[in-house]
Amino acid sequence: MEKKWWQSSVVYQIYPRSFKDSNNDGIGDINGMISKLDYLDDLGIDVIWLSPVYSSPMCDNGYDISNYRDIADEYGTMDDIDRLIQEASKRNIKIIMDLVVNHTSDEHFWFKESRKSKDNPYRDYYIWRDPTDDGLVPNDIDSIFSGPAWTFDELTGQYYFHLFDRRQPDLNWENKEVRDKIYDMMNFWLDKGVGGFRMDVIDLIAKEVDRKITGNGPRLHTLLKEMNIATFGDRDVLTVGETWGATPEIAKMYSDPKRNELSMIFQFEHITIDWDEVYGKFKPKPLDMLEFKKVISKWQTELTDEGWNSLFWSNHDLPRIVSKRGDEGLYRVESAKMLATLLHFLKGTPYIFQGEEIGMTNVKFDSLEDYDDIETHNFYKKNIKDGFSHEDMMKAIWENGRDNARTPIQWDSTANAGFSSTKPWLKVNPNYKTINVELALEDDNSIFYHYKRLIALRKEMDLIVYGDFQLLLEEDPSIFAYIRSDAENKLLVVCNVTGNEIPFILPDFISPINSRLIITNYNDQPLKDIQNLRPYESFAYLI
Ligand code: TEU
Ligand code: CA
Repeated sequence: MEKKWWQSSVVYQIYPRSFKDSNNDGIGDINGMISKLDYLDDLGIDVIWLSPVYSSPMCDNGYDISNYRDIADEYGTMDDIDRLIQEASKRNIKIIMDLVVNHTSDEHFWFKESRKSKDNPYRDYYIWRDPTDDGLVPNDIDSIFSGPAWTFDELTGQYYFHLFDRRQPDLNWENKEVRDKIYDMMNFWLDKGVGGFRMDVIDLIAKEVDRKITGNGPRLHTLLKEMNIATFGDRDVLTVGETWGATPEIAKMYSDPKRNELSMIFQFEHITIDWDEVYGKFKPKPLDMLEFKKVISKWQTELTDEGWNSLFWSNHDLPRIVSKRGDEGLYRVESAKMLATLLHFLKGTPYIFQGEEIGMTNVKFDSLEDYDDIETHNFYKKNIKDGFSHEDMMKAIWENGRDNARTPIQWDSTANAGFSSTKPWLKVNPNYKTINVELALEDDNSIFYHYKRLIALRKEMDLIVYGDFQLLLEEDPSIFAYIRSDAENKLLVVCNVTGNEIPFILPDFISPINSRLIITNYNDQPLKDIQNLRPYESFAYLI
């Protein structure tokens, strides 16, 4: 496989609303991002994935776009974004944009026109169907945000289709004019010098609603090939598709370089592994660590050179990883570093979600009113109707709700965590006085410097980028250990994924003469004659 710049890159995701407020209206903005570029440069990242900053009524915080070629007033102006691209580029950082083209906002010009009449030129930009003979919804497809995927519009007596909120109508990708307009818009951004796209729910665009097919529709890969040729195909960019239903076989269809589709995808098997089959994230079950190891190992080995992995623990839809898979209390620092080590030595391109690099935690608001997220509110209503207790729902929201990731970034110990001088749009996590960027930068042993070291190591060692993966101790539920190897070297990564002391002996092939410790999360070096791993202890040896 020909080497690509994005294989040795590390991506940092910015959720604009919560990153940094520059004009003190309580909402993060583009100038706020520019003011923190030196911080990101210090961390060592190569790419910023910018969650949507386009014009939007913000019913889903920007994933409901009303104009793809304009910036939301609260985030800034087109000049600001041009400056962000330039300023980032001075620091060798590329900006990749969020491409949300499965749906638009209901306030997009296309939809406003489409609604007007059955013969409006934009009617067929969206998916409209008559009620059934009994006057009911066309079929029983459900929205991912709960409730039917169809909303009746009295004006013309038809239903329109939306896989998310009713204010996010789905575009009709069967319409060539729609596709051409999307490709034009993508070229508009590419011409500005963006480094690529993260493609929101891209596996849903080839839906066939009458056959009740939503994900992975038959024409999906034909459409992606068409998009590739019409837009980024001849440019050296990073493209990553969000694909909840991908298996390794499917991942290869997207990311095999010979197929000319995308660079890589986000798969979610390691995330949904502890979700309920019916109620999903709002009815979590205990994690089966052996299964978890199997899933990660499967993705590491099955793509071979016919595809490329993305590596991530968190994003704006997911809980904070230290709360989810580590210990947000006593061992917060150790477990956050262990999780970082585990992920960053895997094969693939790592993504860091804002705040992860300082070990930000989940938040526990007592009152439902303090939550902003549309998904949280919709599922609260639905699940209470289905018999969930208020207590159980709050527990599930505390564990898996999307606002865990969306509380403002904790920059320092001053009011509002230094995010803004006014009350932020979403409450700050009360632990900001002990967990914040300022403290992290002052402490040589902070989680921040651990991430910085992991990123630097990736730049120094091709083995981390390209080496083969092999899982060790498959049947051990407490230790996640693996080897990366190439023709010259081996890298041994050992992680205690529990808060207990676990007996462990280094394998024979490691000797003090042939190996070098390259990272650890306890200040003292693990001894060669080590007998135990301490809680969440992790380290890596280059052999
Ligand atoms: O997410 C896709 C998506 O399906 C998530 O909403 C996810 O399924 C859900 O959290 C699981 O319960 C993307 C964006 O990342 C998300 O922020 C948007 O809300 C969504 O698409 C619609 O654009
Ligand atoms: Ca602002």
